[in-house]
Amino acid sequence: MTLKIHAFAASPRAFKVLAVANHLGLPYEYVFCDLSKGAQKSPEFTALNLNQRMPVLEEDGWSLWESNAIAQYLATKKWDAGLLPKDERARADVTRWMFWESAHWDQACAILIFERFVKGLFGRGAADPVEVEKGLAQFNRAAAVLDQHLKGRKFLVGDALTVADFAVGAPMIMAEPAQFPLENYPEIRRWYASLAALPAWSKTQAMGQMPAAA
Ligand SMILES: N[C@@H](CCC(=O)N[C@@H](CS)C(=O)NCC(=O)O)C(=O)O
Repeated sequence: MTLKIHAFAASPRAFKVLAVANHLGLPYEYVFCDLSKGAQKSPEFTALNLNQRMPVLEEDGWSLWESNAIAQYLATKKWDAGLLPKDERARADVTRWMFWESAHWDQACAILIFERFVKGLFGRGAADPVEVEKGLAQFNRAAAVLDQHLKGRKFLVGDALTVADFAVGAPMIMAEPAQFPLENYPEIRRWYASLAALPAWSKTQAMGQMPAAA
């Protein structure tokens, strides 16, 4: 059984998958999908994911795309680590937060990441103030929910680290360059500090070192 993870590690969607694999100590091959060179559009990559988007997991001729589905699948490789709880309600809660991440949190963070970081990096012009305003409104709406939920909780679901923390925590790797307005969200800052302290977090961040935005 060979696991391959096709990813551009600097992206939060790739980061969450790689961080789960690194945290679990799973053996895998990192296949760099260089988005800056259009690697996601190659025929080989398109055969793995018709959407032409990374990350993609490949295992013995089978491929899986959508970062949250990949993260959950990787968690099943080591049930005992507890990243995916065996209790059905706890597991549904993990899935709930990963759907929330995909529908709301990822979307809000992505606007700010694109406008304030990616555009500069790839020479795509200045941040569009209208888009930034929209991103900030979406970010604040979602962050208020997350901050409130984290009050009195160590992690998102129960008292233990789960794959939901990896999913929701991943966009936070861009908090500084995308200038996420975190000043009013002390619970998010406290929770994220505990994720950033995981050895797998720094190991994965090192995989995605990027040049500074222009
Ligand atoms: N919902 C998908 C989103 C994947 C996605 O949008 N990946 C982007 C980079 S962050 C991509 O590969 N974009 C390439 C393109 O649009 O050409 C997931 O979470 O896996």
